[in-house]
Amino acid sequence: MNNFLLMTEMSTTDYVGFTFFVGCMAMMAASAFFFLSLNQFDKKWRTSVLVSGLITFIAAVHYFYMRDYWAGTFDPATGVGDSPTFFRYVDWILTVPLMCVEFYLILKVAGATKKLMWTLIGSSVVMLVTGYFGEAVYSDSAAIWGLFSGLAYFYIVYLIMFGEAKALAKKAGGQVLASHNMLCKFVLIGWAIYPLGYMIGTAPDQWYSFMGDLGIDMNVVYNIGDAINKIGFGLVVYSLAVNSTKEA
Ligand SMILES: *C/C=C(C)/C=C/C=C(C)/C=C/C1=C(C)CCCC1(C)C
Repeated sequence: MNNFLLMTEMSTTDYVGFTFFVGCMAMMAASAFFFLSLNQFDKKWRTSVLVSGLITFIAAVHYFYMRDYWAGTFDPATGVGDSPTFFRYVDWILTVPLMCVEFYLILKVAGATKKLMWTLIGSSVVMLVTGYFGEAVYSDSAAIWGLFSGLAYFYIVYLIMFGEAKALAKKAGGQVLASHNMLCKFVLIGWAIYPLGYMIGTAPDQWYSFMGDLGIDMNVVYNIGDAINKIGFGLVVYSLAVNSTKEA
């Protein structure tokens, strides 16, 4: 039944499943767009746009699996399926560090160090591993794990908006600074969508239990977050490459 080519049929009343399906298509289209654009750029920007494409491509593959997992467990009577938590976090643990690499690649012109890159990557891994524990392993104490995850998240925000990364962006100036500031907004506002999804999904028995009664499915929130952050983030990098190639 769960064969990659002969995928599980989706119920016509499965609205959450539909957002997984749209996610597959959007991530695939974005990957094709980024990969096929590579030749038009100056060499030094190609790696950045390539990484944008890898992020959406990795997500596309995971969305196929997540769509299938959800559709295979969907119950038309209740209108819900099982959350593909494992695939979700495997996707994030690959793609979020790659977004940290994007910051490094863009700021390399101003002398960004590998140490900065690994600090960002390390913080993102802490954020995701603690989030996974709260969501899938110790869900009774989801609030505490969410708090730890949130601290790692704010450390990333601090580094890019006020810390070392910000100083480098200022030093680079021009297009790089403008793009860095835009990517910061994605992290500050776009990434903040995820803790909302987490609170909706882990609400029972937590102080934020009211979030569980909103009638919104956690997966829809995560899927919207992914579309905004993976594709939007990639487009910022793409625009930087276009504009800088024009200037050169
Ligand atoms: C493409 C995927 C992205 C950009 C995923 C980002 C995920 C987060 C920023 C998740 C953050 C979380 C918290 C800040 C607290 C609660 C647990 C998480 C893992 C949902």
